[in-house]
Amino acid sequence: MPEQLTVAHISDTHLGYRSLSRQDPKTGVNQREVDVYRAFAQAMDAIQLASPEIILITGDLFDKKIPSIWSLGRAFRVLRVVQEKRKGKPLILLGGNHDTPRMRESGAVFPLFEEIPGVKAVYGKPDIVPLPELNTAVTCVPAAGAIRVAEENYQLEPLEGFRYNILAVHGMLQGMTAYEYSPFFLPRSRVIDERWDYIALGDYHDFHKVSHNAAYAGATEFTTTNIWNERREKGWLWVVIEKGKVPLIRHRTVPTRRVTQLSDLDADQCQSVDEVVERVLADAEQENVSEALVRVRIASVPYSERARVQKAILQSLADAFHVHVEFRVAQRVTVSAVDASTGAGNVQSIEERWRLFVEERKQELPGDVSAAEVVERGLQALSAVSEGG
Ligand SMILES: [Mn+2]
Repeated sequence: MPEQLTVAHISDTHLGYRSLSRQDPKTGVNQREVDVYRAFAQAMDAIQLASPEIILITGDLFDKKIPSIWSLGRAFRVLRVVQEKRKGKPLILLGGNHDTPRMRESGAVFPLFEEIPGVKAVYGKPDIVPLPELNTAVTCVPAAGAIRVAEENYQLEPLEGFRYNILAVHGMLQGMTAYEYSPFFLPRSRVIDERWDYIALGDYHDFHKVSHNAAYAGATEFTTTNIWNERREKGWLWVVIEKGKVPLIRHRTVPTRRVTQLSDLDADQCQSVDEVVERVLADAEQENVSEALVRVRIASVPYSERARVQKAILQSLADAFHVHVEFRVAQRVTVSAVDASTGAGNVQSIEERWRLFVEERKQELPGDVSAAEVVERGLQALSAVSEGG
């Protein structure tokens, strides 16, 4: 029996994710779908070389319930090759909120993956995967099961009779800021417990250590509806568990497409619209925008000038993968934003105004609809609109 247990924890790879209209010249497949696949393949390659006892994939392997044949085939092949090389050592695959069908009849793709030696898929209710050869029990809570844990007081307990107990969960813990609409949050007290040797979390797209024994692995590429707010380092976790010690948790990065946010600009601070363009280009020169996803936010450019500014920037940054120029209305102080007690006129973003709007009218909502949910859905829609511009 090994003195240490090594685990590779990977999550939210979102294979099949598509964005923008560029295609890979070789395959004709959406270029971002190819990027996302490459990040996954490189991560799995690195994981195989690290040679862990257990691989945990904590949900959202796929971006959709029915992934494209291209991504499905590629994922299957990567996992089959990895499992052959590691001679069928355990690989546990959890269903996430993106890749689990709501109804059983719609046929999840997960059973297919159990044809690969050593792969165990858990995508419905919570389930325990015993690994007697490692004296380990892995308690699995896929996205569908996380709802039960939250709503039905489902108690998660380490199993007696095993040296190591691991908990794997796909769900957003209370207090985490979701990038996307999150239907519910898991109470921390239901999940975080020091009796687990390691708690592997999925759903949040950045590496985040929640406690000494719990961590979100984060995604392997940029696939949320607000990629600009995601942290730049993507990857997987190398975890070493030893009885009586705090688990060692190391984030191993994988190469991704570069995401670059240029400095925000206000045209009112510039002499002319031409100076706005000059400043953007000077800033882009400092950053490496070649083949990158680039965003720049510019306030106070008159409507009549926007097309010209956008064209000038796009032409000059032609070697970027995609440039998103986001024009913003000059931020004004609204009456409701003037705080009467301090007299301070806080400048409000559209997101803040939306929150306030819902807050003021929450009495009018039907009983079964929470104000928080309405706020989140609105924020998601706003973020989707700014993405698509
Ligand atoms: Mn996800």
